[in-house]
Amino acid sequence: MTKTQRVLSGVQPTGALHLGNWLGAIRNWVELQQTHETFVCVVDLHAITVKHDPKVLSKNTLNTAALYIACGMDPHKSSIFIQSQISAHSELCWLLNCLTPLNWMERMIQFKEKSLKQGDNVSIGLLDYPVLMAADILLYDADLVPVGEDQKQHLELARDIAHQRINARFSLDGNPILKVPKPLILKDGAKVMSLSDGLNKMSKSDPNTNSRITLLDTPEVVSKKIKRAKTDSHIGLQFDNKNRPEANNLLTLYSILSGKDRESVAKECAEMGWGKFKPLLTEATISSLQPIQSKYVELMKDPTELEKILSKGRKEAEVVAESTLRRVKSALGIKLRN
Ligand code: AQP
Repeated sequence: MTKTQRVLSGVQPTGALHLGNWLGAIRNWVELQQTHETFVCVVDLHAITVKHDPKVLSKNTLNTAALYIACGMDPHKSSIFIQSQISAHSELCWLLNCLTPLNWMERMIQFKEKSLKQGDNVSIGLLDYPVLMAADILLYDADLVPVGEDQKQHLELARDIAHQRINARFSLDGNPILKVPKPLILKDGAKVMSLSDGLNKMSKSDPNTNSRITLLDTPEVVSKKIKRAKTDSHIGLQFDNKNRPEANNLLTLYSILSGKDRESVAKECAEMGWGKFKPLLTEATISSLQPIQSKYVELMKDPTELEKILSKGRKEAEVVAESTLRRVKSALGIKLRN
């Protein structure tokens, strides 16, 4: 089958990947790679926009790449690479920075939220995060970018930069210089909420480690975290009750991880108390994570193989990225090296 549409996505190596990263992002890429030309990267340059520990970052970068593969990303079907190993990301980011109005950036909701948490230490990088993300996407002439609710505004910015600031201003013949990407809103796009607060999303950087189940948590840890997960005092579990966000979150997780549809889960759990439900969720979680963990252990035993996969991905990605960068530089009047 010819794959005519290209998809680009990535996760920041800001910590151990969790159920949200898998069910909301990576699981969808695994499907998309069957029908789309797929580029996925570990966006390590994004991870340094907040405080980081260098040793932890380099370890997380490799772990994240290995987890992509352990979750089902296939290096023969997709290009899997590390963002910082392709210098075109930083270069295009600079070119786009010079053309992006500051007031577009100050409107970004994620910047407002994340900068509040940083106190006096807000870096220019954090403000610039969405322009780097625009560079990531635009470099690959991506047709589609899978986005959750929280990233929609950033994709909109990438579209505006490509269309208004590059194509409209610098195209001499009316042909676009950059492809304007579209959001891919997935119908199964699960938003996984924190185990300690059903109103907040599960997050790598939440200081409370009991708020998330990571893909490498042992069965004992999974069991402990689910036991501690916040619940409510109602008997009988329901989806979609605004006053019961934890019930909705844990039932959704159970439905996805057990492979049962929502109707049958709703029926199965309608009369159930938390004491009976939690062991079921624990069991479903442990058995879903088991194949990922075995594959991960296998991959980490052979670091040379992982390096080979990443080097293949880098070469494939670099050809596309370099060609786009040259196109943009040339349009902007930057003298190209022969
Ligand atoms: N809780 C979630 N439910 C569904 N999808 C999620 N994603 C993240 N959390 C959830 C999806 O994972 C992809 C990668 O995210 P990211 O690492 O670029 O940044 P993030 O969205 O900010 O993820 P985290 O885990 O919350 O990281 P930190 O704590 O570092 O900010 C995205 O596709 C995202 O939608």
